[in-house]
Amino acid sequence: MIKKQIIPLIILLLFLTLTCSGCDNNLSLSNITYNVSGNVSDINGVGLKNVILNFASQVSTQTTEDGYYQITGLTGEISITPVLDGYSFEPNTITVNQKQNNVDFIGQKDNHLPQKYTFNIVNEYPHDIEAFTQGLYYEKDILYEGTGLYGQSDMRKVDLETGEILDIYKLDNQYFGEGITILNEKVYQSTWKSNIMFIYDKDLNLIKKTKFPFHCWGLTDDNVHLIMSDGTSLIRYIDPNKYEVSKEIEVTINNEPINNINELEYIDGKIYANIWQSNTIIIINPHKKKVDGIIDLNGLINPHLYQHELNVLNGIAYDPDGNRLFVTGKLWPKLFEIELIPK
Ligand SMILES: [Ca+2]
Repeated sequence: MIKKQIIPLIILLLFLTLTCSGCDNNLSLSNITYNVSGNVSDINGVGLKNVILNFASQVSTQTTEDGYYQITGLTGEISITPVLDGYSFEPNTITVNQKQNNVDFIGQKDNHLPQKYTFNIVNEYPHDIEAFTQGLYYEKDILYEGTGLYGQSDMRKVDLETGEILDIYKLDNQYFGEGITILNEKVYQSTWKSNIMFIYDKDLNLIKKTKFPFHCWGLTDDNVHLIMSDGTSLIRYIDPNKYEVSKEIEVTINNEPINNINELEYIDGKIYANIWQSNTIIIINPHKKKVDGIIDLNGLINPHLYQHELNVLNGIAYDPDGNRLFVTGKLWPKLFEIELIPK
C-alpha cells in the first residue's frame, strides 16, 4: 500500500525537476559553453580591478588586476551590471548566442570631473595671416580651410608643409563662411545667418548651394551625420540629405551648460570643440553626453606675433593615420601640431 503511494510521488518529483530546468527566461546555465568576457576600465582606458559584474543578478564574477573578466556557461538574453564603489556604469543587455561574447564597460567616476590637459608643440607650420579660420579639416597632407568675415570668406585647400594655397573658392560678399567638413567625398561649408550650405567636390568645384535650416558655427561629421554647433551649448547631429535633426546634445560640466561652442573635430568617437574667445578646447563624449576633457592652450602662440583683434583660437583638424592633432587660430601666422599632456 505504501509503495503504491510512493511511486507516483517519485514520478511527480522527477517531472517537476525536469520541467523546472528551463524555468528562467533571462538566464540559463546551459550545457553549451558560451563565454562572456571583456574589459572594465575608467575613461582613460585604465583597467579597474575588483569590479563585481552581476549577470541578471543570478551569477557574478569579478575583474582581475587589469580589469578583465570572463564568465562561462551562459546563454540567452542577459543583462550585465558592473558594481564598484566610487564609479557608475551603464548596464548592458546582450544576447549570448556564440562561443565568445565581448562586452566592455567604462566606469565614470562619481562626481566625474573632466580630465585637464596641457600640450606640447610637436610641429609648427605656416598659416595665412589673412585667413579668418572658421573651419579646418585634414586629408592627405592637405588642409581644407573655410574662412569667415563678410567680403573675405572663402573655401581653400592648403599645403600643410608650405602653407601654399592650392585651390580657393571665394564666397560672394553677402556670405560669412563658417564650419567645414568632408562627408561622403563632398566638402560642406556652412554659413552664418544666411541659412545656406555650400557643397563642393574635393577640387573645390561648387556642386550646389542648398538651404540649411540652422545658423551654423562649427561643423564636423561622424561619417554618417553632419555634426554642428551654433554658438550655444547645443550640438546637433544632422542628416546630410534632409537636414533634419537626428540627435541633440546639450554640453554641460557639472550640470552647467557650456556656451560658445565653435569649431569642431570628430576624433575617435569624441567631439573636440573650440570654445569661442578662449584658449580652451573641450572633449565631448557624445555617447555619455559628458565633457571628458578640457585642453588648456594658453601660451600656444606668442601674442606679440600678431596684431589683430579677433585672433582667437579656432581650428581643429586631425590626421587619423598619423594620429596628429592640428590647431590654429583666426588670422594666426602659425598652425601647430600638438600632443596632449594630462595635467
Ligand atoms: Ca575641424
